[in-house]
Amino acid sequence: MNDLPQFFSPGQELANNGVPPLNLLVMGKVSTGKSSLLNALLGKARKNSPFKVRAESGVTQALERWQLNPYLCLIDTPGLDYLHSSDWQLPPIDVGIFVVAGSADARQKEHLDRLRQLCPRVVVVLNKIDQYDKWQPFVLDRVIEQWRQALGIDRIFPTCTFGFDPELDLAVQLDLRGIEDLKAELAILLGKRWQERQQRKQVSLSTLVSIVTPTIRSIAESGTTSRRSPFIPGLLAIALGELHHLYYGRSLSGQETYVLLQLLPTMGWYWQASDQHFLLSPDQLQAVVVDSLALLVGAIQAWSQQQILDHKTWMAARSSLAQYLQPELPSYWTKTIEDILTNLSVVAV
Ligand SMILES: Nc1nc2c(ncn2[C@@H]2O[C@H](COP(=O)(O)OP(=O)(O)O)[C@@H](O)[C@H]2O)c(=O)[nH]1
Ligand SMILES: [Mg+2]
Repeated sequence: MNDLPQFFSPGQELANNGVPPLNLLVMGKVSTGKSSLLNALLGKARKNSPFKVRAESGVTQALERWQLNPYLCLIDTPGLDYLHSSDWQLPPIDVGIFVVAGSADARQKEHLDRLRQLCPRVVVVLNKIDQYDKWQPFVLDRVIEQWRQALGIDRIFPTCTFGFDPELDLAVQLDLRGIEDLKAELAILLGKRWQERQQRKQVSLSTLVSIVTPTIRSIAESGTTSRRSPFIPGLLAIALGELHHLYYGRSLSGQETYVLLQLLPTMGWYWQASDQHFLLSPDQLQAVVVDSLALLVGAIQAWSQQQILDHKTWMAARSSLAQYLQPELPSYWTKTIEDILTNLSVVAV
């Protein structure tokens, strides 16, 4: 624990030993104060703050990165619409901050869930708490409680990040609140992720094959055996847990597994009972096998490079697999998994 980096200290020597910094990304509706919050986390003054803040919306147009030290990179985003339209350009996220402001809005839950799919470690921040200064303190407490209910979360970090707009009257001071508590929580999550990366192991091709091959075979069998298709997510969950354990020395939590399984567009089919038999059609089976294989290959690809398995990685694995398997389809299971893993060069042994 003692040798964890000081994630929020600037000016550390840039000792780049090839380990990429962790990415801390902020997400939330436009004008909730995302850019302001990042400036506050950096400990900047209005004059030298790197992230642009303005009263009008749309000032942050694209992803903006700021590398604070060898360990941490802060990433600003333009707002929620961006998240939905351009997943493709999102870098791997190690820790996410979801920012809300104003009174509780249950529609934000779907956006929080989306961010969680990209990154399981997310902190929720209620910014602009100065808006409640003129009310009695219990009003803010009630707003916080409502947000917790609306988003289904235990903890929310109240903050104020006012004062980074360069067009403010010069006499106006920065009003920063809740930043130290938030930093402490972020440091814990970043530290966990850092340790996870340090503990990453090398895994041999034969070990990977010994997990992936029987899993894919069982999935193919389950899809074509009466009443067996509902077991497919379980088979994938076991294999993912095992792979994660090999790389990081710990299995996946239920929530983490659920998030990964959500990457599969074919998820819904497993529980579709045609005549109560729970059988997949040949076309469905083919898609399920390709998708499952892509999930496992994507996991290997991501975890061997110390990254989180996200939608982009899964899609990349899937398209190279589709290309690789195309001439053979639908006799995909005659190809050995070893061939596939080697040809996709996913194995960092
Ligand atoms: N009242 C109040 N205004 C804030 C706070 N943080 C930021 N703002 C203002 O909200 C507006 C949008 O801030 P900005 O950081 O650009 O939001 P972003 O669009 O989410 O990046 C600007 O006018 C900021 O000055 C806060 O804690 N309280
Ligand atoms: Mg902004």
